[in-house]
Amino acid sequence: MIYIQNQIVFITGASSGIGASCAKLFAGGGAKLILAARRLDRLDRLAKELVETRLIASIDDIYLLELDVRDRSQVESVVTALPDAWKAIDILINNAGLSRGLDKLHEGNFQDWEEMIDTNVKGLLYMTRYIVPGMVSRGRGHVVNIGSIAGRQTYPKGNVYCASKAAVRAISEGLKQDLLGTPIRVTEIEPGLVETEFSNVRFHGDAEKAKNVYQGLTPLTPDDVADVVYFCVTRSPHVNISEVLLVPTDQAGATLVHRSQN
Ligand code: NDP
Ligand code: 8X3
Repeated sequence: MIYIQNQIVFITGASSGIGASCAKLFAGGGAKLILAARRLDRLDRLAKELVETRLIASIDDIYLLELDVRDRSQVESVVTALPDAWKAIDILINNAGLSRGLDKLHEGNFQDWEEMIDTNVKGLLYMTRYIVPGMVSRGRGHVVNIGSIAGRQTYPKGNVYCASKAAVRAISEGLKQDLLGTPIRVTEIEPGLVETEFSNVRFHGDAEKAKNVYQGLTPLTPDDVADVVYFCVTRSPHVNISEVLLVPTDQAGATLVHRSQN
């Protein structure tokens, strides 16, 4: 087991859901956190909460970044402009991601497609491309990519979102192959249904539709996923957990879900 005390952990999409839960758990383990998202006000709130709840000793142990991972030049400039004390990133959690819409492919919305591909695939690639070279030259590091059960099993109307997560799976496998011979580890986490803002974002703010996704079942919580991320990164350095599929007990496949009637 390794300890993450004082390790620098960069989490994308830390303003909500799984990313925010990872921030709390890693803060509790004594890590130093670089938290990135587009909504800086949310990150600010989270940082204050981490200090107030004493999960983190000092606000100086958190570095906040307003970042849109879709913007390659922005990713490059924030990574290269990190202060010296924050440059040696030990763990990169590529979590920022989203689904937009649930439509038949031949009726799909171009803007939704572009948003998903630009965030889930290209954003993850940009982050990886700008951060992993430093890990290689320092001879230490761990990349955790948040994929999805949707990357393994396509479901009706999930088409482009599922494709973007299948890409995350292929990229994770490819990165592991390309880093073979280095001590850098690569893990892909593939959750099933997790109740976060995910469905609200998918349905463009339709709260009723979002709520129905989790109706009659006990979904995973973002803390459940953070727990698994933490487990993977704290294994001994010679252990690489390459992939983890985690689902609620009420879920047995992308579309196979048990819902109680009441
Ligand atoms: P949330 O909507 O709660 O969180 C998504 C996070 O991604 C937010 O912090 C959001 O921040 C950030 N984000 C979105 N777009 C961008 C962008 N362009 N640049 C930077 N940050 C961005 O959903 P989850 O926590 O559920 O999602 C986290 C990851 O988990 C995603 O990759 C998702 O696909 C994956 N996942 C989710 C599952 C679920 O059922 N919830 C299941 C399987 C995987 P902001 O808007 O402030 O930029
Ligand atoms: C999110 C899980 O099943 O809604 O990746 O696609 S699902």
